[in-house]
Amino acid sequence: MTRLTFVRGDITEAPVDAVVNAANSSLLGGGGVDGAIHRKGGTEILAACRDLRASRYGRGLPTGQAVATTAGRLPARWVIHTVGPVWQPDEDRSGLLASCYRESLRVADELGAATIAFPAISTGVYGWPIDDGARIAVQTVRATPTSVTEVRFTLFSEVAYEAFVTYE
Ligand code: AR6
Repeated sequence: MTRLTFVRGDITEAPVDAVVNAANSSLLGGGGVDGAIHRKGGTEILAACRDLRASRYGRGLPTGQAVATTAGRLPARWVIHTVGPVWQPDEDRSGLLASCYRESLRVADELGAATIAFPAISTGVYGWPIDDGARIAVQTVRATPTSVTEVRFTLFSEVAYEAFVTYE
């Protein structure tokens, strides 16, 4: 049984086995959650991302996929990097957003992570409307078979938190 929990806060402080990073394909950092994770987690995470770019993901991590690295100095053991789709008003890219949640859970299962924290992927710089992003996140996690025991949605703003708890 997977328990879904909803908290307001900073994902870099989440007391979980794995935190999910809303990354970009380069895996080399950026703003938002990505910036916060690299800043607090330290250079070990970036070094692991560079190794991935030099090996399995020479052309970058495709949208909708996920890959794990060390979490460096974060309380978590692993960071699972995933690349959300950029919001396009004239194109339905929700399958790719759902894929981020599904693939992150698959990677968590491979790692043996029991607890995982998700941010609201794509709802910041990538412009996805928060209500729709929250619906896709919660519905996808509920529909995905996993050995993870707790999925903790960690929402930075009150608006995001309110959007997510609607689907509790
Ligand atoms: N903890 C939890 N949530 C956060 C935090 C935090 N520390 N900081 C921001 N959020 P975003 P995206 C929320 O922009 O839309 C980066 O530059 C934020 O309020 O981090 O997937 C990457 O490198 C929003 O609700 O990710 C990519 O280039 C949510 O996290 C691009 O942004 C996601 O916002 C990815 O854009």
